Amino acid sequence: MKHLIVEKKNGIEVITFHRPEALNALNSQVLTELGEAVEDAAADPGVRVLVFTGEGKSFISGADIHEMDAKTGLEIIDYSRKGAALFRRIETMPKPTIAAVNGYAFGGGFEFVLCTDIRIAHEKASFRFPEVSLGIVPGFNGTQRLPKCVGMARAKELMFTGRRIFAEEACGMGIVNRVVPAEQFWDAVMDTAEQIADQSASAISLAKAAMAAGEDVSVDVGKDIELGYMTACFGTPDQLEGFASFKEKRKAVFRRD
Ligand code: CO8
Repeated sequence: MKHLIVEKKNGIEVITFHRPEALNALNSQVLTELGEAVEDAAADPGVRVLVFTGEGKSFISGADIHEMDAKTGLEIIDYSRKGAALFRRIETMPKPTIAAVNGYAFGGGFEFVLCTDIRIAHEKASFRFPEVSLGIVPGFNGTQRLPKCVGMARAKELMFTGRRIFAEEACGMGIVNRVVPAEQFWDAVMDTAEQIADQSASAISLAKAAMAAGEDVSVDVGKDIELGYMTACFGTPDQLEGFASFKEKRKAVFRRD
């Protein structure tokens, strides 16, 4: 891969955006490579959690403005749909994802963060929707996800002003789970990834599916969705091991194949 560095170790796959000449902007090639890496991780039973981060001072600086500049309206529709479908795939994939936001998360980079399950911000991370300064709107479904994340009034303020916010403010709005000082950043990311990798992968995947299926429904509908997923856990190797470990007063050792 040219623009991604993929490393797998102990059930954790780290995907690093590596396009230093454009501060990790997403062009078509990055999106294609990202799609391949995500499908590979989804199919690899050895991968239990995915971590996304960026090289240098940027997480993702947005969609590639130079590439978009040359496109017609119809080509932009293809480009937007390609990115949006990939982001949706990442949001709903059966494996947990962590965004380790090391720096700029602008435009499409901010939209990418909103597709991940857990977001850990470096103290210098910053977030911005600069689209209004370019005369466009977010195109990887940020208009749909940001209001759900921060509420409509805050989402409108961020999108209408294009104001850049820093990690602490993003944390206060619920965009990221926590902010970590520079020197502890990577350890905190890996510590969270390791805690997740130690748990039952099947239970995590079913919990994630239950939350996604119940996101836009009433609690009365959602309770039956949860019932289905909870029932599906019983009899799985992980449920048998988890219950056995409790009775035997030992730590559960879940399948890693
Ligand atoms: N696209 C392409 N190139 C970029 C991008 C980008 N998004 N961001 C930075 N670069 C390039 C710069 O052009 C520059 O290249 P060069 O040296 O060849 O001129 C290089 O990266 C370094 O950038 P700077 O010199 O500007 O670095 P600074 O540290 O001074 O500034 C910033 C960093 C603040 C991040 C600045 O680069 C910036 O504002 N970048 C643009 C950010 C932006 O507007 N992002 C949103 C893009 S629009 C978007 O994401 C919409 C998503 C959905 C589209 C779906 C299809 C319709």
